[in-house]
Amino acid sequence: MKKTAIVTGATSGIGEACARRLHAAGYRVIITGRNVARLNALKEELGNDAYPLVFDVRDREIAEASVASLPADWQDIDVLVNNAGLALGLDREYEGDYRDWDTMIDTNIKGLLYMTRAVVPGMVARGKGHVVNIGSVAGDAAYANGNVYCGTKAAVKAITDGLRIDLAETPVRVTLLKPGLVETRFSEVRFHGDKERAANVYKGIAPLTGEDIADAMIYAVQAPAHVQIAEMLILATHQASGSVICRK
Ligand code: NDP
Ligand code: 8X3
Repeated sequence: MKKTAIVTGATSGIGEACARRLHAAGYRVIITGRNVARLNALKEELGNDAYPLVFDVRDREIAEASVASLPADWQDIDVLVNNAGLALGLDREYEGDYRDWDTMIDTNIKGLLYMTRAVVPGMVARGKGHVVNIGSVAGDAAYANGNVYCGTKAAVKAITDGLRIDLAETPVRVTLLKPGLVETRFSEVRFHGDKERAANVYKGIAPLTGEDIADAMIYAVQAPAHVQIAEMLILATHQASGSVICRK
């Protein structure tokens, strides 16, 4: 019997790459997101070993009901990749848009918690499982105008550490991946669709790709059962921290 993984935010970027990587490693993959067309395209590509679930991670009741709605043979989830998330805006904190703050906090922190609450009890009951949370270098230290986004990723770090502590008496493993600059739709979303501004973020440096982060994810997931990769910071070669980026 193949193992089962669930990836939130599998319609783009890091999540899409993680879904493909898990599928290539022999997992059946529950792919989730809000964009029906992109989810269906990935389902088409991956075939019968993919199961699409359309929902918004910010809605706790719908997130729980979506997980509960899985057919019986998809319910025993071995790997949860909590990836759905976003940054909105790059403004001084005292000038920021409170709607952007709400969306980031509700998605990056509360959505991740809702999914954890919906999936992890089953892992504990079955005595196996692995949670991979996508944090960020932004959670290690704030950078200029990153304020609330950095705060959400610092919260992901603390929440991930807390989960690892609470699961230490079980075989369930918990990994935090902290990527640096990854070229995805992330910056386009951050700048509310401004493609030119988004492209400038990756100018003069070879950024990471979603596949680079998927490689780190699969390394942690495929480590021997007695090995828990607690945390990985993955940076582009010419990036040293959230603030230090050397461009040519
Ligand atoms: P993308 O914008 O390419 O992908 C974001 C994914 O999150 C999409 O699949 C989107 O799906 C999903 N998503 C966003 N909001 C919701 C929601 N409310 N409910 C369900 N799904 C949602 O960005 P990335 O792939 O770069 O980002 C993925 C994660 O990686 C995020 O948590 C981000 O913070 C983190 N990260 C990104 C870095 C980067 O430089 N790109 C670096 C470090 C961390 P849909 O729109 O279909 O709902
Ligand atoms: C995404 C990476 O440095 O743009 O978390 O915040 S960064």
